[in-house]
Amino acid sequence: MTQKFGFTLHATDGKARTGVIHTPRGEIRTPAFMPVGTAATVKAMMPESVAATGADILLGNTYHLMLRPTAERIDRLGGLHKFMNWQKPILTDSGGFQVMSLASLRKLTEEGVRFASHIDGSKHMLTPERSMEIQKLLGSDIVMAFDECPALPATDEEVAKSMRLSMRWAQRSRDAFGDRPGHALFGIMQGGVTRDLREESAEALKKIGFEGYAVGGLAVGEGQEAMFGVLDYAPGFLPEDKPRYLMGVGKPDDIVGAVERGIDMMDCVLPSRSGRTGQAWTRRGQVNIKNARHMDDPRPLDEHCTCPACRNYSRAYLHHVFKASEMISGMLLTWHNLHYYQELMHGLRDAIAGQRLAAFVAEFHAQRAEGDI
Ligand code: PRF
Ligand code: ZN
Repeated sequence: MTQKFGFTLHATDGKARTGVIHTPRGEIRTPAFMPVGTAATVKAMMPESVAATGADILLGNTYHLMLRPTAERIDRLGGLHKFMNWQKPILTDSGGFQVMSLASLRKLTEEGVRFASHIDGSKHMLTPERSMEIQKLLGSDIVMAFDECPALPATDEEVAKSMRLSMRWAQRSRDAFGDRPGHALFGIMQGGVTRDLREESAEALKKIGFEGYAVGGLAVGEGQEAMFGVLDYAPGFLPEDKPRYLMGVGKPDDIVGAVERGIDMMDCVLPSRSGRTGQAWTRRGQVNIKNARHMDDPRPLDEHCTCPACRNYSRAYLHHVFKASEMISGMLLTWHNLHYYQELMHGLRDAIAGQRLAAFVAEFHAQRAEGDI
C-alpha cells in the first residue's frame, strides 16, 4: 500500500511544535523551511545541492509554470519531480498571490481571476478548478487552495469581503481536488490583521476540512510586530493535529518568532534571492559581501559553517567573484544561505524536542546582537 499523507507531532515546547509530515515521497521534518523553486529550479543550485543543505521539500509555483513551460507540457514529460530532477516532496502555491504581484490587466470576479502574462502579455484565467487541475498535472504533493491575498492597507470591510471570497474558493478547491491518496490539500486562512476575521476564516476552513492549514495574508508590508500580533492567536484557531504553514516568511528572526508561536512550515525567496545580490545570512546577522572591507579578508564568511562556500573560500574570494559578476558568486552565496536556514531549522527542531527553545532563542538573538566581525 502506498504511504498515506499524515502528520505526527513528536514534542512541544510552549506553543512551538516539532514533528514529521509523512508523504509517499519522503518525510518532512518540522518546523520545515522550504526553498523556493519557482520556475522548476532553485536558482543557482543543482537539486542534489539543495538536498545537501538539508531541505526535505521545495516550493513550486502554479503561476510561473502554467505560463512557461505550461503544466500540460510538464505532465507529458512525466511531472514536475522528474522534469526538475527533485524526487522529494514538492508543495505548489495556487497562483492567485503571484497573479496579484506579477501579472497585468487583472480582473477579479466570483469565478476567478483573469490576467495578462508578465512574460508575453498572453491572456489567461485562473479559477479554483483550473488551479487544482494545474497542480495535479504538475504532480504536486501538497496542493494549496486557490485564494486571494488582499493588498494592504485595506479597510476591514475590504479584507472581510476578500476573505469570504477566499473561503468560497476554498470549498471549490476542496470539491475540485477530489480523492487523491498520498496527496494533500491545504486551506489558506485570510483576514488581515483583524482577529474576528481570522477566527471566521479558520472556522470556515475547518468546516470544509483540509490536510493542513496555511496562514496567508501576512508578511505583506504590515511589519514584524503586527505579524507577530496575529501569530499570537491565529495558529490557535487551527487544528492541533494538522500542519500549519506560514506563507512567504521570512527573515531568520521572523522564522524563529513564527516557530515560537506554533508554525510548522515556511517558505521564502530571501535566502536564494539575496544570495544572488551579494547578501549572506549568518549566525551574526546579515553580511554584505559587496562591501570593500572584505577585499583582503582571508577568513571564511562564517568559521563555524560547514557549507562549501565557508569550507573552501575566503571572504576576499567571495567579494571578488561578486564584483566580477561571476556565476559562482550566486552559487556559493545561495548554498551558504540555504545551508544557514536549514541549520537554523535543525537547531529549532532539536531545541523543541529537548525542551530548551527559550535558551536557543536567547542565544540566537545574542549572537546576532554581536554583529559581523
Ligand atoms: N496566499 C498564497 N500564497 C502566498 C500568500 C498568500 O496569502 C502569501 C502571503 N505572505 C505568500 N504567498 N496563496
Ligand atoms: Zn557557509
